[in-house]
Amino acid sequence: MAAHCENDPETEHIRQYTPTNEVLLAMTTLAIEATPSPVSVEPSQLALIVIDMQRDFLEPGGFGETLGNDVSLLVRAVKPIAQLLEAFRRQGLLVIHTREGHRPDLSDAPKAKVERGAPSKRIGDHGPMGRILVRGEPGHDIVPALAPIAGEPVIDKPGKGAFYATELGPILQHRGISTLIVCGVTTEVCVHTTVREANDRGYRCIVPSDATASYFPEFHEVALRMVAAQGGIFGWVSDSTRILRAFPAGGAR
Ligand code: C5J
Repeated sequence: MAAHCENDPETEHIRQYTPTNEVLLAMTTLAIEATPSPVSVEPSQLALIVIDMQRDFLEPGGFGETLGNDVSLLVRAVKPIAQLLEAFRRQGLLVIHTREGHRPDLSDAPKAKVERGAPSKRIGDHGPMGRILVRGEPGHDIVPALAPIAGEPVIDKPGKGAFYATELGPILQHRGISTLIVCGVTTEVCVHTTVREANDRGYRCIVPSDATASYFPEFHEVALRMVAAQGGIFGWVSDSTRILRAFPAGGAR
């Protein structure tokens, strides 16, 4: 995990990021309906983590399609995520975006990952949206509908989990976050891996079923059941409607 160092430009945003909206201070405890039980959380301790809503996964010609997937299956998550983003931004709550990808020289891409399977193009190969899963390329960008705004940390992650080899842990610690709403794609890969990592680090994770998506609808369903089974073995499952209902005025403007 990357530690925060004083005067290090790469981690400066961790220290500088502060909530901007005084509404946050006026909000009372949120009671979020979820399975297997409701979750109560102080707004200042809640963060929305948007996992890998990148063109490489959602648009034709990117990493997802090179693996043989129907990328149109992921689009269903965009609107619910946009609604969650709007509510979090209006209340001044912490929003963090992640992007899966690698350095242009692929020095952070394990051989075992690059060589896996028989995709039509491999990580680092040139495609219609630039080099596949490489930072700085058009395919690596977050889809325009969910583009980060000023002040929202964007975590570049080389792995499936958002905590591995990133500054996510220090950012959450500095902000006193206890509870994460983890949305994005794909449910059973990067969302699940991040939820499992977060759970082991002591965070409570809520996964909104309609704000996550998979190339395999059956994996999506089972992945959500895994999270909430056994009394919530590593989290809770909710949906954007139930989460927004917990916000003042139902999250509406
Ligand atoms: C995958 C991800 N599926 N963001 N990445 O390779 O879930």
